Amino acid sequence: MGETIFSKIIRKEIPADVVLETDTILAFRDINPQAPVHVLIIPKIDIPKVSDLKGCEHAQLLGEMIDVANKLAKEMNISEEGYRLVLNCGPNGGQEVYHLHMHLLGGRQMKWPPG
Ligand code: DGP
Repeated sequence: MGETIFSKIIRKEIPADVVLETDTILAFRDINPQAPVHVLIIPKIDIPKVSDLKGCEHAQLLGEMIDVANKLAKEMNISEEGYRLVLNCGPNGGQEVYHLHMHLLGGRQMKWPPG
């Protein structure tokens, strides 16, 4: 099983600014925010990256992650203006922490293409 900084956050061994927790998911503010709202939404189970996901097996979990993102966007008042959900995968995808996470970014105009 992969041990990452996020495993320690899940086990509450290191602090994080947690904004929502369910039985299966933890959401906390990114330590290096790239927008006024920047939250990481992670499953509590160890899945290193997007390419480890299997639609049939993880559909429920992914749905829960989207539900959490949409709920937080409403609570944080970025729902009307819009927001961006990002899943970086592997080195070229810009992934630094190998525990699956969805970035919820909002509160400013996003650019395209991404860097
Ligand atoms: P990615 O590049 O997609 O793997 O994004 C990893 C994000 O995790 C990055 O935006 C910074 C954030 N991060 C790394 N370490 C910590 C930490 O210890 N606490 C918090 N809150 N965020 C972290």
